[in-house]
This record gives sequence, C-alpha cells and structure tokens, in this order.
Amino acid sequence: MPHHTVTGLILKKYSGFYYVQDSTGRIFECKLRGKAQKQLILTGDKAIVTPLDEDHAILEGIAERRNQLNRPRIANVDAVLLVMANDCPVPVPSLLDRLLVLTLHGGLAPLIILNKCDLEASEKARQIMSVYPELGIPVINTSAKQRCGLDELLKSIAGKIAVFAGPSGTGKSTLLNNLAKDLSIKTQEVSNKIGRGRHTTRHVELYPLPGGGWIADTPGFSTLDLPEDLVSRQLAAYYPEFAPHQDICRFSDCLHYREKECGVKDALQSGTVSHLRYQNYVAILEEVMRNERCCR
Ligand SMILES: Nc1nc2c(ncn2[C@@H]2O[C@H](COP(=O)(O)OP(=O)(O)OP(=O)(O)O)[C@@H](O)[C@H]2O)c(=O)[nH]1
Ligand SMILES: [Mg+2]
Ligand SMILES: [Zn+2]
Repeated sequence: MPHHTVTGLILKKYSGFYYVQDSTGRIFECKLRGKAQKQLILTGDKAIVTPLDEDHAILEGIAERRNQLNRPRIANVDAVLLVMANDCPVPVPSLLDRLLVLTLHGGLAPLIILNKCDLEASEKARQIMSVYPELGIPVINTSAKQRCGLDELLKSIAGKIAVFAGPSGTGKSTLLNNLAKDLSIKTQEVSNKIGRGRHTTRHVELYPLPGGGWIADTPGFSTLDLPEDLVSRQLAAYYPEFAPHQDICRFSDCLHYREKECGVKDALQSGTVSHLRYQNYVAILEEVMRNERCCR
C-alpha cells in the first residue's frame, strides 16, 4: 500500500537526521531514503517526506531551490539581517558594505539591524543611520537587552526565512533568543552535547517566529570573502546611489575609479554620494580587480 507524502521545511540537519516541519507544525525526524540520493540537502530546503508515525518520516527528496547561501549554508532565504551594534563593538562600515555586496549579489534582500540601541550611538553607528535608509536599505534599531524594536523586526520578516549575519558580539544570538517562539529544539540539543553552557552555533538551524516565518543564527566573523564570481563591472550595480549619476560618465563601462569625466565622482565632490560608501566601493573594486588579474 503506497504511503501518502507530505511536504515540509527542513529546519536542521543533525547527526544524519533531517528535522522537517510540515504545514500543521508537526516536526518529523527523518532519514534519507536509501543511498541513492547524493544531492546536497540543506536547511531551508522544501522536503517531500513519507510519515512513518507521529514523529518519524522518510525523506524522499527536495523541491527546486530558489537560492542558496554559503555562509551559513542555507537554502531559500528571503531576508538577510545584517546585525551591527550601536557600540561595543563599534560598527565596521567596510564589513557592512561587503556584506551588502554579498547579499545583493546573491539576489537577496538586505536589512540592517542596529542593535544595542540602549547604548549611546558611536560615530560609526550614526553614519550608518544617516547613509543607508536613504539608499532604500532599511535600518531597524533594536535592543535585545531592553526588548526594543523587536516587533518592528518581526513584522519585517513575518512569514519569511531570515538569517542573521554580522560581526561577533553584536547580539545576533541574544536577538534570536528574544525573537524565536520555541527554543525547545535548541535546549534539547545543548543538553545532548558535552554540557556546554553556551549555545555554540555549529550547524544551521531554523527557529520558528511568532507570527510566522523562521530565523537562523550564524557565528560572527570579522573578515568575509567576496563572491568568487563577482566581476569588477558588476560592482557598481550594488551601489544604488551611483545609478542616477552614471549617465554623465563619459565611458559607458566606467568603473568610477581612475576614469575622467565620471558622474559618480562628480557626485562625490558635490556630496550627493557619501565618501564612506565610495571609499568602500574602491576598496572592494581594487580587491576584485586584483583577483581578476591573478586568479582568472
Ligand atoms: N547593551 C546591550 N548588550 C547586548 C544587547 N544584545 C546583546 N548584548 C550583549 O552582547 C554580547 C554578545 O551577544 P551575542 O548575542 O552573543 O552576540 P553574537 O552576535 O551572537 O556574537 P557571536 O555569536 O560571537 O557572533 C552579550 O554579552 C550580550 O549580552 C543589547 O541590545 N544591548
Ligand atoms: Mg552568536
Ligand atoms: Zn563613472
């Protein structure tokens, strides 16, 4: 007798098991059917499973993926939450711009979270507030500590798959703990380990949000590789504020770098384009050009 299959979302992979949540909220611990399936299955993939009982199922396969992030490894992401802190640590705008380039290059929607708004804003945090919202990149102020701004954040990611990214110590895990609805899976998993008190993010896991949607944590980082397939000509496209000035550039393939008669550099002189953003653009551009020269 053929069993009926159901579809669900892969919340995590753990010790050879896949945890799949169906539309009614049931979570199945799944084993992959046979050894035939060699394809990489990721957290965030839409799975087709055959339930065996209330809690167990066989993972038959996955549906086509909309997109895939490599850090963390997760599929079908709708929003990347770039978390910076008002202070402690002070935001690093060059890292933020690299994250933005990476996010936009992946075709994903970025959202900046400026956490720790209970602390006085550092100079760099004020810069972020003055530059990015004008570019159409939303900035949400939060305090995980005082539980401020969390409703606005929840509203902007409702029904979506969102993932945190950003430097260490900015409060990603604290935000997650304050946002996620049901941390039973997480608690369970910590106790399985060698009794470590702190939750260490070694695998990618989606946590359900109140009001629908899921969120994943990522360990922080201080450096970030650029996408391997990013070419110098593409980069300006990830700087939306350059667009209105490019028509004035003398060369249609202007990189807004060493060229003369460049509309973007004119806009920089007149203050329409921010120096901070342009500096970061040039730094990334030079790195991409170096890679193009030596590695391609
Ligand atoms: N003042 C203040 N401190 C906060 C806030 N959110 C988090 N913290 C503190 O900041 C420190 C780092 O928080 P985490 O949540 O571990 O930071 P993280 O981004 O997950 O760091 P990594 O996992 O290393 O990437 C902890 O001591 C938190 O208590 C906040 O809104 N305000
Ligand atoms: Mg963390
Ligand atoms: Zn130009």
